[in-house]
Amino acid sequence: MKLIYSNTSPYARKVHIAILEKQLEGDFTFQEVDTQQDAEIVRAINPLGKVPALITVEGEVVFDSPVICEFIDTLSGVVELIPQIKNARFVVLRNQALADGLMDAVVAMVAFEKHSGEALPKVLVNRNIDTIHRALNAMENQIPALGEAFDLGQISFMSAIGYIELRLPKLRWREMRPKLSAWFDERSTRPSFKSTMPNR
Ligand SMILES: N[C@@H](CCC(=O)N[C@@H](CS)C(=O)NCC(=O)O)C(=O)O
Repeated sequence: MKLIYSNTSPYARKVHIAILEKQLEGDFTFQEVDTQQDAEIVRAINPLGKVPALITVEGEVVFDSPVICEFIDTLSGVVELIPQIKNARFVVLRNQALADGLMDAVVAMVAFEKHSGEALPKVLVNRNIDTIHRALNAMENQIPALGEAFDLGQISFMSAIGYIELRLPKLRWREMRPKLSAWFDERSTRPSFKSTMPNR
C-alpha cells in the first residue's frame, strides 16, 4: 500500500501516527508530495486534489483521512484505534471530527495566503481564530473523559495541536487550558508523535 502525503499536513500526520500505533509501517510505502508543485500528481490520484490519499494493494484509492484511518484500523488488531462499542465509538469519531475541524480552520488561514499571496480578510481571520479557540476549549473539557488508550480521537487532538504549534506559534493555545496542555506534553513523548514531527 502507498500513502501519498505531505510533510506538513496534519491530516496526513494523523494517518501516519495511526499506521505507527498499529505497527503496520512495514506494509506501507510513503510518497511525499508538495501539494502545490505536485498538484497534477495529487489530482490524478485523488479527484479532490488533497492529501493524504491511500492506494491499496488492490489499487483502490482511499480518501479522506477519516476514511483512511477507518481502513487502517481494519488491517490489524494490535491496538484498536476506533472502538467497536457504540457509545465509545461515536465519542472517538466525534473527537476526530473536532480536531479535523480545528485543522480545517488553521488550513483555511494558511492556504489562502499561500495560494493568493494576499492576506486573508480580517473578518475571515477572526472567524477562523474563533473556531480554533472554541475547538480548543471543547478539547480542554474532553480531557477528563479521555481514557488511557491512544485512540483515533487522541491521535487527532495531537495532530491538530501539533499543527497549531507549526503554523500559529503565537496563538498561545495553552493559556487557560491547563488540562489540555499537561495532556499534550505527556502524549508528546510517544515515539509515533515524535517521529512524525514536520521537518519544515
Ligand atoms: N478532509 C481532508 C482534508 C485534507 C486537506 O485539506 N489536505 C490539504 C493539506 S493539509 C491539501 O491537500 N491541500 C491541497 C489543496 O487543497 O490544494 C482530510 O481529512 O484528508
